[in-house]
Amino acid sequence: MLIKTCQAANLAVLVEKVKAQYGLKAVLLSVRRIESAHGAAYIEGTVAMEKLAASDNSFNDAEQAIPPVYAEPCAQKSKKMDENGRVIALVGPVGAGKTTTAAKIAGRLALRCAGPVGVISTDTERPGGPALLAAYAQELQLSMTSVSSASDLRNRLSRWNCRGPLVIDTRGYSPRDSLSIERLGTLLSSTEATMERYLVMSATEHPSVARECLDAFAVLDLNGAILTRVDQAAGIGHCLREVRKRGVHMPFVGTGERVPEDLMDATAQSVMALESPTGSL
Ligand SMILES: Nc1nc2c(ncn2[C@@H]2O[C@H](COP(=O)(O)OP(=O)(O)O)[C@@H](O)[C@H]2O)c(=O)[nH]1
Ligand SMILES: [Mg+2]
Repeated sequence: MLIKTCQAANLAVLVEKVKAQYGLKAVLLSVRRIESAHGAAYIEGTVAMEKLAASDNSFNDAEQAIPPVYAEPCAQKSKKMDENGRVIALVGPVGAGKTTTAAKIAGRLALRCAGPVGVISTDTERPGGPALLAAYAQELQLSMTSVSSASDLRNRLSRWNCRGPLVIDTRGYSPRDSLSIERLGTLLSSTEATMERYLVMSATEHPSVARECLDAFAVLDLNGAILTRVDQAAGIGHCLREVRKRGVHMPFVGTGERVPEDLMDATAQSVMALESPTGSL
C-alpha cells in the first residue's frame, strides 16, 4: 500500500485531484486544513492506494509528452524556473478566449500547487473589463487583482514576491492595432519578472486571422500560442500549419467553456486526433 499527500484549495477540488492523479481506487484517509505563513489556507488529504495509477501524471509529465515542435521553447524556459515564480501572460485579439484560458490555467495550477495562485487583469480601461476574471477567481479561490499601469503591475509583482504562480490576463487588441500591441509590450516588459507570454487565438476564425495574429503579436516575444474553441471549429489544420511554419510552441488547446476542465495538453496524440477529420475530442 502506498500513502501520498495531496493539496488543493478546497474539498471538491481535492477529490477531483485525487481521482485524476491516483485513480478511482485511491482512498482519501484524512483531510486537514493548513494555514500557510502568508495567510492563505488550503487543505491537505492523505491518500492510500495499492499502486500508482497510470494516470499519476501532472503538468510536468504532460510537458515532456509534447513533441519537440510544440514543447521545446517553453519546456526549456520553465524547467529553469521555480514553479512559484512562474508568471504567465496571455495576449491576443478580443474574444479569443484570453480571460477564460487565464482562469483555466490558473485553476489547473491551483490543483498542483499547495500555496496560493494569483491572477491579474490588465483589462481595466473598459468598464467591467476585469469582472469575468474576478468571477472565476472567486469560484476557484484565486487571489485576484486589477492593474491599470506599469507601476501598478510592478508593485503587484513585488508584493506577491513569488508566493505562487501568477497568470496575467490582458486586454484584447486587433492584430492591426500595432500601436496598442506595442504599448502592451511596454507594460509587460515594465517588470523584471521572467514572464511567459502566450498568444491566445480562436480556431473558429478565418485562416488569415491566425496568420495575422501570429505575425502581429510576435513583437511581444511570445513563448507560444494557445488555440481555443477547437470544439467549435470545423478543423484546426489551418491554424496548426501557421503555428508549425513559425516553429511556435503550443502547450494547450481550449476545448470548451468549462473552467478549468476544458483545457487540453497539446500532445502529439491529442493534436493528431483533433487534426484528423474523423478525430474527436
Ligand atoms: N466553446 C468554447 N468557448 C470558449 C473557449 N474559450 C473561450 N470560450 C468562450 O469565448 C467567449 C470569449 O471568451 P473570453 O475569455 O471572454 O475572451 P477574451 O475577450 O479573449 O478575454 C466566452 O463566451 C468563452 O466562454 C473554448 O475553448 N471553447
Ligand atoms: Mg477578456
